[in-house]
Amino acid sequence: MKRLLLALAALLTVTACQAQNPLALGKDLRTADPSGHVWPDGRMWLYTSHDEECQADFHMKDWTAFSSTDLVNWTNHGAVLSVKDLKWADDYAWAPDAAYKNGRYYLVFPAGTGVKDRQNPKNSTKWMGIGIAESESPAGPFKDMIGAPLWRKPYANDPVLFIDDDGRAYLYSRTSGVNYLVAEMADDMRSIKGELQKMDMGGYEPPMEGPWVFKRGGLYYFTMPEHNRILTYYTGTSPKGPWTYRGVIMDAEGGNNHHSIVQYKSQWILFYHRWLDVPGAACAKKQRHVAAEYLHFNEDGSIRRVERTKEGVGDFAQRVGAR
Ligand code: FUB
Repeated sequence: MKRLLLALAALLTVTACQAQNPLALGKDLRTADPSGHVWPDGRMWLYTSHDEECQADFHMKDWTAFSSTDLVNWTNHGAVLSVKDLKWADDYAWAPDAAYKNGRYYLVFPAGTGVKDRQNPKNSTKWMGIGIAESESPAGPFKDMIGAPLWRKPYANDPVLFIDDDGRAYLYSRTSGVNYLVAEMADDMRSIKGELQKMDMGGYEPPMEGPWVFKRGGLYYFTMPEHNRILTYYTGTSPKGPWTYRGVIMDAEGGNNHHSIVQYKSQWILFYHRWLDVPGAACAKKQRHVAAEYLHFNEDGSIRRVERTKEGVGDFAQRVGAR
């Protein structure tokens, strides 16, 4: 009996050690909207937005970076940019993305000002735009490159940058009126070339937010939280589409579900956030936490459905044979 209990205790300890969701990014630190990238230093970098404890209406003030080599132990690099550093916005530090081009690091970010009046929407003064910042280091600090948003109209948020193999950079975004927008960035990354274009999504265009674009083999993937909740994807043969809808990656759980997908040391990883209870928090509501899961492809390039797990990528080091 004693031996059985000891064996059970050992098993529980191993399980507890491997339970890595949500990611250990910092005690009492609320993070969301993870954007994952692997840079030339060989580390996995995560750029996130930063929730205030028990915040309402996503009044958020800065963006944070983390890095890791085993996806279990994370270094917190702190705030890499804050709305305090901007001349044109003082609030809504929402989902960021980052890119590496010509030896420099870029951060695209939504930010804004004003308030949303839920009772009388006509009285709302809230506005958001997209900024671009640069740094010589992936850990920042990032500096606003143009002291203004990339454009003022239309209102926009949730930008993502994709750098193609030929070095061309594409910015994807959405606005309050139109989703599925793309623009190519100018070579100096200080503006967009021409106008935002609405992409051809093959006839299926549910409401969405937080797009993500990556390339695997010769195929481009456009992924997004459909209805802000269900992770779904399209594929195409060009970064600007046309796109073909391919189905669900992860079902809805409740609350928004911003994500990113990246290959690190032979494994494909899905980063996303979950709304979880926080024992001891100043409010009773669920708050956002960043989590990660392995993502697998079928031979034809389709993505296998991903389940949320407690273990997440806790065994990453063993899988890739790292020490
Ligand atoms: O974090 C604020 C907003 O919530 C993001 O911009 C959306 O994608 C949603 O996650």
